[in-house]
Amino acid sequence: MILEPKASRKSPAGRAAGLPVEHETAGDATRVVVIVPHLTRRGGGEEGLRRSPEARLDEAIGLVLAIDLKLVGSALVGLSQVRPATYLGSGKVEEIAELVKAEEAGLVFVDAPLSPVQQRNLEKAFAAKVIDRTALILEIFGQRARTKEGVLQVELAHLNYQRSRLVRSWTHLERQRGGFGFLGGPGETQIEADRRLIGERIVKIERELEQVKRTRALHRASRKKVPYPVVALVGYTNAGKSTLFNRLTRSDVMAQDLLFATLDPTLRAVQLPTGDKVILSDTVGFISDLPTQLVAAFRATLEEVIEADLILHVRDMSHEDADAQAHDVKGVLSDLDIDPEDDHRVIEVWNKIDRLEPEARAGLFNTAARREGDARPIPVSALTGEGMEPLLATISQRLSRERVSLAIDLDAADGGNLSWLYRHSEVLERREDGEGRLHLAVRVPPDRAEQIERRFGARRIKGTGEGG
Ligand SMILES: Nc1nc2c(ncn2[C@@H]2O[C@H](COP(=O)(O)OP(=O)(O)OP(=O)(O)O)[C@@H](O)[C@H]2O)c(=O)[nH]1
Ligand SMILES: [Mg+2]
Repeated sequence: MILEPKASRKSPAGRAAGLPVEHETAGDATRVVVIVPHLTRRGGGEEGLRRSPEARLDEAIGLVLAIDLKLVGSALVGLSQVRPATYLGSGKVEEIAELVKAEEAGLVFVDAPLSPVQQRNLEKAFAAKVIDRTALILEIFGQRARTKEGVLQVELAHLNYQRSRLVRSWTHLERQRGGFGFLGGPGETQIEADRRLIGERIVKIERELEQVKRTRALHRASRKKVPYPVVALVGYTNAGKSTLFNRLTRSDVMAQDLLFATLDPTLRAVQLPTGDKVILSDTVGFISDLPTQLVAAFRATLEEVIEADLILHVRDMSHEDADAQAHDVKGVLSDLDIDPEDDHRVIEVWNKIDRLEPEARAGLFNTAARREGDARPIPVSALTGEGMEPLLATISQRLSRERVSLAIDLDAADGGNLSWLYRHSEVLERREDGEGRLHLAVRVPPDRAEQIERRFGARRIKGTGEGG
């Protein structure tokens, strides 16, 4: 039959759907079966790029392994159409029920958007808890959240998800330490609460988040006074953003083969080879079908990206679905009102080239070289460090070009204005003539340029891209 329990990529052959040893978790972890339904007959229209079912299964397994669940079975389930009552066909439902029973699974992850009715019917049929993709992603985010802001954002997303469904979820799963714990624990009461209570809680969290946002805006404002541009890393989860961040900043942010390893944004100053400083920001990874509630809730976190001067779109070019992933990332960027095709602002970083066979690698370099100017991607390996020089050079060149150089004349005795300029701009040149006048050349982001022009009657200097 089409239901073939699938082993994860690393597990040895033998017992179907075995758990890779390195992921073995505590004995009392919830036992989970992963089901990836895929439509065998395509619906009309092209909704994005197709992924291989195997890669989807891999990702689904990655998601359950991202939190502390024990994988005991997995299957790709082909279906010709979605059944309103159970999503899957009745034959498949029975087969899965047997697998669940045999493996004593307490949880079934169905990698699809299930309606509350489908979820409930499947739970009855499997005699186990059933969660869909959104719920699992929310769960992972809940366990990852560390900062107050992160916790609030995830809770808000989760409440919105519940409100849209109003079904019990997770209450059968006791035990779970750490993290936010929608898996039983304090979350339960909310899960059972009625719409009104959820609504009240949402209002309260939104208010708290407003406060967090204000604080963050203040931080950002004070950082903006320091005239360093912000470079944000974005990309599909596991693309290598944190590894690249660590390499560029020589720091030690958690980077591992784990989906959603990073949740809270990290910022760090980096000095470019030209001597210019930039603030690099590492952020949460994206994934296909990222719950809309999450994107909305994480807007505050992603504001670092929204406001960034430059965005590095990090892509895992060794992944078979690299194109589909890029498509998804661009979708999220668009949701954030960032034009993903804006080559002035977005640079594609083609990562993990060390994993490619020589031929594929040569092909990739060729493809990159054929793209015009600003649209040209930079092939790198964050792991080996290959490609860092061209990447850094591109960043400096792009940033200096976007910034505006201004010539300013000041009274040499005007210490107040002079120190203001040192605080709010990058002073490239300073010369005092014999007649009590100071002549300065400064560099600033475009939005600051107008302010300085008005305040000092400054003149733009042409062709100073490399000034400094
Ligand atoms: N071979 C190879 N592996 C890499 C490279 N860059 C990252 N990795 C590996 O890919 C995995 C994911 O890397 P991360 O840096 O955590 O990825 P991320 O994009 O930050 O992921 P999330 O925070 O989960 O969104 C880790 O196991 C890295 O060691 C690379 O250039 N080559
Ligand atoms: Mg990361």
